[in-house]
Amino acid sequence: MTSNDRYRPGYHFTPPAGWMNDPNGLIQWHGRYHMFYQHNPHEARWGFIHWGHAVSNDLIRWTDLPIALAPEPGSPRGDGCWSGVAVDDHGIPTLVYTEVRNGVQLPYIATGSDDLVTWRKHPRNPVIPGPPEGLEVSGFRDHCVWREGDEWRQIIGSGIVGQGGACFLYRGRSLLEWEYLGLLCVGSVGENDEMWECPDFFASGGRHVLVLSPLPLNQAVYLVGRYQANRFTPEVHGTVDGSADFYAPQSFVDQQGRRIMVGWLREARSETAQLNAGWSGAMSLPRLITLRADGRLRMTPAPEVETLRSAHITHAPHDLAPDTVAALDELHGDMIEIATTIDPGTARRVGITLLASPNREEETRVIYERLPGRLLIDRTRSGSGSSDSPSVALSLDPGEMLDLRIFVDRSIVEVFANGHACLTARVYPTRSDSDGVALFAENGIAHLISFDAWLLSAVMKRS
Ligand code: DQQ
Repeated sequence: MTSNDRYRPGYHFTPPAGWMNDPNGLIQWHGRYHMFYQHNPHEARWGFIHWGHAVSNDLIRWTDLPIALAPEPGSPRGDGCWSGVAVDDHGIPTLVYTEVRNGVQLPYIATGSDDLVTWRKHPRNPVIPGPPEGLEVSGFRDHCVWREGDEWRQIIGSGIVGQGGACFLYRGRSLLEWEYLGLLCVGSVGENDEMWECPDFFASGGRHVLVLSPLPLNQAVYLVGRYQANRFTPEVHGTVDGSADFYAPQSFVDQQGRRIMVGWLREARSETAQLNAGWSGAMSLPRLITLRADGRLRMTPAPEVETLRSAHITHAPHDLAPDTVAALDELHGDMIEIATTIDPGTARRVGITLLASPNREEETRVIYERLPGRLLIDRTRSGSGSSDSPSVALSLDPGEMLDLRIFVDRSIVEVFANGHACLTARVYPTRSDSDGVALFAENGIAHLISFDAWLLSAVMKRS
């Protein structure tokens, strides 16, 4: 069971047991961070969805709390308490979420005790009777709720047959009474979008950002644009994370005014392996989100992550010779952080090998490829689990260095590149000696400008 599963992350949040998907209800309440999540406590497979709950003082060290919301007794596997948010309703903590009963998705609210531990579904649920009339919709679920003047606004994720994904916009004088205002946005961001899951909408840098998890793309994207007269007009389209292993992110603003995003890192191993392990799913590191002048999102790990650092290993600047792999003999581990700056020089590809066995029969490679300008995680030899290689666009301007922050956490490799490109992959090395690190350059010479690494501490005390 879970106790001897070498793939259980040490500092990324995981459920105590069973299944976890989307982060929900992220909020800082009386100074403490609360995270709820889609959870099946019975087994490591989606179904009978509850809201799990954990609390933290620093976004990193989490303590489990009792389950917050449960499906109705005896309900079928597909019913349950699906994704939503937490808001402060004039001092009353309130969850706005999708309750699924007999397969029907409807907006519900639940009010909480002041410690956020006990929740009561409101007797006047559902608070909206169904999707807007006269439309053929695929799905009516997942919520983003905010204050506008002295009213509430809410969007609900959906799709309209023939038109693409959609967000329905509502206004509320209270969280119980909602009036439909129209479509905030509709269309296709991936290809032939059928449904936009988990919309997250917020103002940043004088513009608005709409984060979506479109189906069938199954990957988180963002749109940046203008929000006027109840419509959102996208101007810029970006990728939240280049990998489908990162999905359904949600963000919130903490008491320091920082916008913090967390995404679900789903497993990339078989359902049987997940069931045997007894747990499934992790959360990404908390990411700070701001808008750059060029309209792209700046995404960086929250500085609290640095409190995990222990032993520090550095490397002096040196050349990375063409077509050689230079092992870093003093750096081994499956819970490490690397911060490095590399001048790609004339190399066609440059990168870092992680979780490598001594002769690199097994390895996971983080690679920057000059042409077509992308970052990829090559997991063709990572071990068991998926062997495809997720990638994200990354073009360096002339003279610009490659700037990488890499977090390895047993079965997770999470990469932040140049402050705006993120790429995460789940990997499952099979050998006990797959813990090496190396640098390499291909088809040309590159230059290591700086290299710092830290061994990181395990803080998820999971048995
Ligand atoms: N997960 C939830 C839905 C959401 C989906 C159900 C995204 O509310 O649309 O567990 O992963």
